Amino acid sequence: MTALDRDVLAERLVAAERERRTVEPSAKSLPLDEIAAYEVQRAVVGCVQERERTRIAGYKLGLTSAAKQRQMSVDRPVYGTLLSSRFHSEGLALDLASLIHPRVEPEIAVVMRGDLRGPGVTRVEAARAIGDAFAAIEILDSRYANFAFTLPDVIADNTSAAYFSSTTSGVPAQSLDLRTLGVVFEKNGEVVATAAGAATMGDPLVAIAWLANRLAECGCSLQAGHIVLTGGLTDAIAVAAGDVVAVTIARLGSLRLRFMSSLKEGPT
Ligand code: OOG
Ligand code: MG
Repeated sequence: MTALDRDVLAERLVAAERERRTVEPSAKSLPLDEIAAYEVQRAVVGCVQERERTRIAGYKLGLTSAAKQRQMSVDRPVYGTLLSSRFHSEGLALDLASLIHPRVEPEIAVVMRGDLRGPGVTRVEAARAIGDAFAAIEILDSRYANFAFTLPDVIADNTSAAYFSSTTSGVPAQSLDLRTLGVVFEKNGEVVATAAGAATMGDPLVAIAWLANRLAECGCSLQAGHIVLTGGLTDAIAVAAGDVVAVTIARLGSLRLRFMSSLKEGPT
């Protein structure tokens, strides 16, 4: 892949997000391998950073649970980049007007207390480097129709990232066994799914170590203060204006998000 191909693919995805429409997966016209796909993702993130004058808040893992891999027909995890401008505070309704076909999912988020640089990072090293854990919700919005993508396509599309939200007060993660934290996910007052922390790669710490090791492939690392979304714990569910979604995670508390739309018409 040339630098020009990379920038063309990135521009297409950025324009699709801005104009609230889907694009054909790029892997159809220009086959991407995973390494090239992460280069496209970095170019996409760079464009959005420039437009939104924002900084990298951390990283997210994706497709880490058996449920999500089955739902999206893929067989390995991926990572994406979180931007500060996309953090949504719990108290405000989230406006869906800029999104194409949003879905939400419950996650455990952690804030890094120390740096973590791969390769060779172990679960034990990941455990030492994390600070507080939070209950979180990720709001996804694929730039491909029906969320239908290959692994390189979803990587290029910054793993469908749109917004993320978390509880405001964290709990020191080193005092917790993240695997055994129970998760209750509700929409409009009804339980839609339940899970435990172990749904993400058997242990969120394994997911964080995997992330640090993959980031090392591009010379990147987790730094103190970075947020990590450790991966969706259940299937993602569609949301529309008027919906209220809540995630409750044992020891971490509850996060509730309300959705509205400042637009009357649906997506084009
Ligand atoms: C890709 C993003 C998946 C997760 O936590 O599994 C993800 C998608 O499903 O559109 O964020
Ligand atoms: Mg996610």
